[in-house]
Amino acid sequence: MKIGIVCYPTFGGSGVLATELGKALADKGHIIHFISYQQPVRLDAFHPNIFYHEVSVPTYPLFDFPPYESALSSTLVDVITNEGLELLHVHYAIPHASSAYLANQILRKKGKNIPYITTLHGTDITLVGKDKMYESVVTFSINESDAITAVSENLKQETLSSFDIEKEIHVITNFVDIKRFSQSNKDHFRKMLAPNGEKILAHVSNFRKVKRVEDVIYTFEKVRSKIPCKLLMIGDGPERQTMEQLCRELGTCDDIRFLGKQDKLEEILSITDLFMLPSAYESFGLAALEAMACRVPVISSNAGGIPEINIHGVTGYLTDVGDIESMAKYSLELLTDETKLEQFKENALNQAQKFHINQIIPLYEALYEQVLANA
Ligand code: GMT
Repeated sequence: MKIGIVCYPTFGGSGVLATELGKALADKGHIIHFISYQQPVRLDAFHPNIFYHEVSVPTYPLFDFPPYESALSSTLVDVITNEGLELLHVHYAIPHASSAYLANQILRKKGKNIPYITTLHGTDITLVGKDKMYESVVTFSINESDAITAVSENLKQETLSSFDIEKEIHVITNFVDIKRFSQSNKDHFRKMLAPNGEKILAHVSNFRKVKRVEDVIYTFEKVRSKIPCKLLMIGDGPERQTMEQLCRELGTCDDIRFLGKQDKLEEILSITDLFMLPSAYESFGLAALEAMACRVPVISSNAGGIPEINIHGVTGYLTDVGDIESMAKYSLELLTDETKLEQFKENALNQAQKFHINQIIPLYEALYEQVLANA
């Protein structure tokens, strides 16, 4: 199939997932055209079946807000026409679903039907999409999609309760490439970051408010008061500076490293003992799944779809949002008991196998075939 994938190019989960999906589809022989305003970060190697088209948004003194949505629709029309795409798969509803709808309408006038599938990822529904200023366009463009998918059962239910959805929502969960995300021996790296055998905790996110990164720091402070440990903070975003300041105030800077955005995440996860995900909401928690695939147990909140992947008392522990005391207690419970920690590491990997990329990609392919058959 010739498929257009529209996504955000950044380190955010929806862009990562979309890129990994496109790469896996290309490996299976499909022709994939990525359309975005920048080269997606995980699109890092040449593949004969993968193409990338940049959306450029011409500016004009009149534009306080350059119209990305229009530029994207026009680019879609162009790529679909010139490359003979059969199907569009857009990730993150805003504004991708409405741009796809517009492209679809323009092409209909020219006698071509280009079906589009919208995958809902999380904040496009739970945070931004609900905003009155977006809600009607989001509802309309989701309903006009030829198929809708959500990355967890929780996100499906959230969508149904917040929007007037007239179509079936297929749950196709996030997945992980276990060939890439697997524990490898990086002892030299561990010795560098934790020279005295300290335990290593890690957090990966885009440092937005919804991630409650401060809970990671406060929990770590408590754990650190009991055992020698180090914290690796990976990623970047609006809360990073405030978090660095918080470490200074708490006097924990010596044991916390802010590593910024990292390409070789699997190498860092390979030396991590515990992954922290205290989010106020998480439709799925792809970062936690990638950690689990590298045999890292997870201490997380019980928000949104996280309980669909992190199993309390098996692959890690779940607490109420903001319950730092329990997060610290559970972290210590694991980090001070080698046998238990080893068992949880094994359980984390077993759980991650259930979301193996090879199991999830055929679900998307089947949906594409169904959509094309009905188009
Ligand atoms: O986590 C973010 O804020 C990024 C966001 C995105 O859409 O880029 O991630 C969402 O999509 C991921 C991939 O499907 C999910 O694993 C994340 O749980 C989800 N984030 C939230 O719901 C907050």
